Amino acid sequence: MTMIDLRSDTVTKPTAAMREAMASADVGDDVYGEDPTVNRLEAMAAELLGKETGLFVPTGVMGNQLAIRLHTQPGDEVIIEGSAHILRYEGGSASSMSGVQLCPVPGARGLLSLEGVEMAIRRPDLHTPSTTLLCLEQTHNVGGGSVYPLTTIHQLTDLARRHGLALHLDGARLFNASAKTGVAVAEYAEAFDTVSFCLSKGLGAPVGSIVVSDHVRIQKLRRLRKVFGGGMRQVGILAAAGIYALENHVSRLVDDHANARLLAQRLREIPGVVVDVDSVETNMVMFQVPQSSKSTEQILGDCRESSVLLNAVGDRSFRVVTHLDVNNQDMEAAGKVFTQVFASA
Ligand code: TLP
Repeated sequence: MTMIDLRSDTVTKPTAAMREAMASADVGDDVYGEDPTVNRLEAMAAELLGKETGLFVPTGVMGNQLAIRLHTQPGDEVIIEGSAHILRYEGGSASSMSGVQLCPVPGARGLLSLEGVEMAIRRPDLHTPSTTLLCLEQTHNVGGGSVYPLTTIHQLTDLARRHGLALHLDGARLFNASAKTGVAVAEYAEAFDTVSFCLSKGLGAPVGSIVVSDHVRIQKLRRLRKVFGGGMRQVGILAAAGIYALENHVSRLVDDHANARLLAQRLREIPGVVVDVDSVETNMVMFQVPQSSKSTEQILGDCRESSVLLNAVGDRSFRVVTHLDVNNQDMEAAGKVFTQVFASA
């Protein structure tokens, strides 16, 4: 039986058509700026997001960390939601690579409030660090794929601007937000100095992220990418996958969202499972089985034995993510496996 892998949307494998595009890509040395396919992808991404230019980077983490280095000085403070990817899942690199400290602010399903950010911005004082950057995450991963409304983004970014902060958007799943709301990715991106997004998540490319900004900042980021060890050579073969993804895999993201909702509905029917179907906005479902007699590890093991993979995000608390390589039949099959695993718990 084939595995139904719901651990993340990072697990997708390139389709046959994507592999063909990769195999036939024109390439050159991208450190010299001579890879025509990378250049095309960067221009395409910049145009889509309404920015001057873009930079192809190997990972989402690198995109975020280059932006943090660009916008800050060692000792600065960065305002960030308390469960943001940059804070939780990037190995502490904001402090080790840029020497900044992160100021975590609690959010509701990962989304910051105006009051929370207002209180966190340091006023000039001899004793305090300087707040120089606000980072938002769209969609919010730990928030369960939650979407920042455009009005909230504008309120937060206006406030940050009034205090002279730089603005970075970790838009790893920005296209999922746009697919959900119909708001163009460029509209979400407009208020930010730098925006990163991932090709290797819902868009289905095997690797790669893009940072977009203006020419001056991207030139600085290009140098920083080299400094961080991310200067790549004939990576047109990877950029071709990104181009293919942007051309063919954006409009289908709504299918992932429908599948996530379907699975949430199936989960809701299972006694003992706590899930809020209405909170499923994009391609993630968070659920808990608080009273289960099985441990988190047992639950994961039982699901694996029945060919379903998922991730734990806490004690008896789980995340499932839908993507290109699973369909609605897989949701029904996974629903049955969850019913069995939790019924005997
Ligand atoms: N998220 C991964 C894990 O690292 C948790 C996942 O499976 O969801 N920003 C956000 C919001 C992300 O969710 C991720 C990856 C990244 C950045 C980093 O991307 P990569 O893995 O390409 O460095």
